Amino acid sequence: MGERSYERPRPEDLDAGDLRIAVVVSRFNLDISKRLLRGALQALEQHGSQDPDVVWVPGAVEIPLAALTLAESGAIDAIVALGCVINGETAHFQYVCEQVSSGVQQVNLDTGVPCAFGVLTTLNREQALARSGPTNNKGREAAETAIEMANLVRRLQDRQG
Ligand code: INI
Repeated sequence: MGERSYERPRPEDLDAGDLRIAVVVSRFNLDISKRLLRGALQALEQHGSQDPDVVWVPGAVEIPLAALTLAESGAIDAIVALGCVINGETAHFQYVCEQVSSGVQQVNLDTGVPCAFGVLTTLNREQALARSGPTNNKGREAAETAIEMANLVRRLQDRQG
């Protein structure tokens, strides 16, 4: 039977027991980043990840290079990218959002190592707080996406072997 996708991840899709996972998190808007990191680490622990690496970078723009370096090391199965970009009064927001989003996607497609996008790009601080809390937490969602994609890529590669 061929490869199937499922409407919902099955328990084995979210099993991180056999995966080496790294989290890259930016310090800019530190309080929000810490909330995203908490959600991600809780999810990783819940799904059996052993001692994930946590790598801090100054801002969202720096996330792709750190993620690329980890992906190219060959020692990591999936990466969770976390950060928070909040709209200011200038076009800076747009440049930062474009660089981090296209940079993270470049890591995915150039290396084949899944890098989940858990970077908030919000219009204000309230929106960022609402998406980094205990019930709605984009860090948690990105961690689960990274696990699911690492397991999927492994399964698809096994099929080709
Ligand atoms: N970096 C962020 O992560 N979030 C922001 O909201 C932000 N703003 O607004 O400027 C930001 N800027 C810094 C940027 O990511 C780089 O660290 C900087 O440009 C140096 O390369």
